Amino acid sequence: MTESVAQAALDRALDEKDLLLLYQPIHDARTREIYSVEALLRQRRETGEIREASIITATAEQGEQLYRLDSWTIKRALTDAAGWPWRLNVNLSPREFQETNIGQRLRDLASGCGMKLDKLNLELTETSHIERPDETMDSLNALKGLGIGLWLDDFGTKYSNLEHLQHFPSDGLKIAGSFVKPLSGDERIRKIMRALITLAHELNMKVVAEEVETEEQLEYLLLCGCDYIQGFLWSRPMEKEKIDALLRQSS
Ligand code: G
Ligand code: MN
Repeated sequence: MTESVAQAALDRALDEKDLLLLYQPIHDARTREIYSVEALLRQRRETGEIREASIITATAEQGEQLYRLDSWTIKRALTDAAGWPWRLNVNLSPREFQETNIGQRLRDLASGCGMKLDKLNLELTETSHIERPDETMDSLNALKGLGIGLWLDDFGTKYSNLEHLQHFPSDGLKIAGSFVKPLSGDERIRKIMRALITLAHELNMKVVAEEVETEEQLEYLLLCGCDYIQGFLWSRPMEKEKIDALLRQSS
């Protein structure tokens, strides 16, 4: 798909509201209780099929629509999650952190949504290089001042490097699924995982393991002291209504 075609698709998606959010719980690794719920962007196709919105997010990453897309996502997620007793995780491109008034923008977006910003965790998605470190640091500190949690997403892959641990005031790491998948057979990966979790804890950060699918993976992650688990083993991404039903059952 060329860039202009993809841009047109994004415009259409935003206008015709064929974007939607699914929510995937993040569980306490020991108690299995839900700690937070991550909002995941999806696109409804003409066929009714629901797909990942990666074409759209990749396009937006290059253009100004990122702002509109993230605004839509944050507002929608804050509204949907208003009555939930858990934290809410939302993905945000590092580009948006370079805005000097990101704190004010989030306050504006949250007003009228019924959810307090101190229940929000932002996942810094490492799809692009982080520029202008001073502005970014100011923004991150402003967000922390609002009680917002900051997490490094897909840690260990792409641009998500150890320098971020040195500079960023993050509350936690989400360790990429590519480190979780081979845990059952690969001794090197097991050692890397154990060291990553120890490293995070040394820096007073928590760890979410992503894409946990098997009991065997869970067992090893528990052995390493992993704090939180996300993945098909315990919960798939679900529509808001299903999360609401889950909440009714549990209370
Ligand atoms: O933004 P993040 O990297 O956290 O995105 C998570 C993605 O991984 C989502 O698109 C979600 O549908 C997918 N996912 C979540 N749990 C699992 C899992 O257990 N296995 C696999 N293969 N994918 C998962
Ligand atoms: Mn994420």
